[in-house]
Amino acid sequence: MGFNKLINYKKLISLFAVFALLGTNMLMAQDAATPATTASGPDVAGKSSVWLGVGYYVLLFLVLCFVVAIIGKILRVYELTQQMQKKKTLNWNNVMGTICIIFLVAGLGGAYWSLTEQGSMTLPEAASLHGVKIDNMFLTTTILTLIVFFITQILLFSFAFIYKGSDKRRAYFLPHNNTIEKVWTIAPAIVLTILVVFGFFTWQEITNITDGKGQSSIDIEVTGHQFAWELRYPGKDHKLGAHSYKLIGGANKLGVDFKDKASFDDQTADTLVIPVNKPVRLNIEAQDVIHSVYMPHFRVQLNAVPGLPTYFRFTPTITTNQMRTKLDDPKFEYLLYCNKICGGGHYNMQKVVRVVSESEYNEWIAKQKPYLSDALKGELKLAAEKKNTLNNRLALNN
Ligand SMILES: [Cu+2]
Repeated sequence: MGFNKLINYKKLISLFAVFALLGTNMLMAQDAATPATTASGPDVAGKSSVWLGVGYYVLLFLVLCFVVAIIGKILRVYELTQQMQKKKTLNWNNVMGTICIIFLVAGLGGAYWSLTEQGSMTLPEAASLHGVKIDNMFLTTTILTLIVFFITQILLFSFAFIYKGSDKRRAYFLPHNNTIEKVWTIAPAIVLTILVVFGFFTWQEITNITDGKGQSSIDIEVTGHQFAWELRYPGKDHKLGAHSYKLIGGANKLGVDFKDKASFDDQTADTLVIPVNKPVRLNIEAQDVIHSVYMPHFRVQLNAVPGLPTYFRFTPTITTNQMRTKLDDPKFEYLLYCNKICGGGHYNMQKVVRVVSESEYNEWIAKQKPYLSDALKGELKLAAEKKNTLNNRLALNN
């Protein structure tokens, strides 16, 4: 009795979980579909329509369950009456076999539709040197897995249909076959090894870049915090100054250390401007939680982890203007997103990235503000004075 009760509870809880999940999904979908409204009136109306939407889908689900249950009962009654009249009952093997074939055709049709309709919604054209390599790898993996997918699904469901249970033949009992075991272990192992090695070498090529034609990269620091990206350019010495989390405060948002001479000419900027065909090294930092630098056009993504400085080197190959002409969209901008759900304002954590010619870049960088602003200079002066008076007092006391 106790066990049965437990099973019933489990059923109830799973049913509740299904509804909760369905409700949340519907809410999220409705939220995304409802345009933002400023006045309180439309907002309230929007919320009630969300709940109406959820109620509608829950009811639809319940009705569907009832319909399936009723069809099941009708079939059972039909079978019993056939049995009582000593007539032939439903051949469930045929029913299941036909369902398998319908599932195969519908599934393959769905896969084809998904590929043709949504295939173009994947990543945009690669705008970096290594991006092309990543795309080749992605394409190879997709083609290979698609071939395997189509072959295995067709075999699985058509075998289930062709060799469905029948009174005319007996199933052959196959307890073990070493050859088959070897084939289905070794074949996927070889394919997966090729894919993994391919991926390993591509990643190594991307991360172990040598400078090539004697070009050194432009060091740019990108720091993530809730909820913005901060940029620091190295200034005329092409060297980013040292920094420490202990120095963060007031106007020194990034905790730059001015004991390091390289810090004095560092610059800040609102837009990530980079020259085309020049390697860029993004030094990635985070100040609070894990963020992630994500620039889909350049095939760049790396986590920004507090206390774990890291970097990503890449070479942009298409300028913003060239991309605007290509896409026939005069307003197009490359973007740097945060790709970790890092809190309430995560969605808004993005920065415009502009790829320009080298001369345009030089012109732009010359106009950027120094990191050592007047406010920061004042703060540093004050801190130095405080330290001096404290030292003097200590000297007097001694
Ligand atoms: Cu973030």
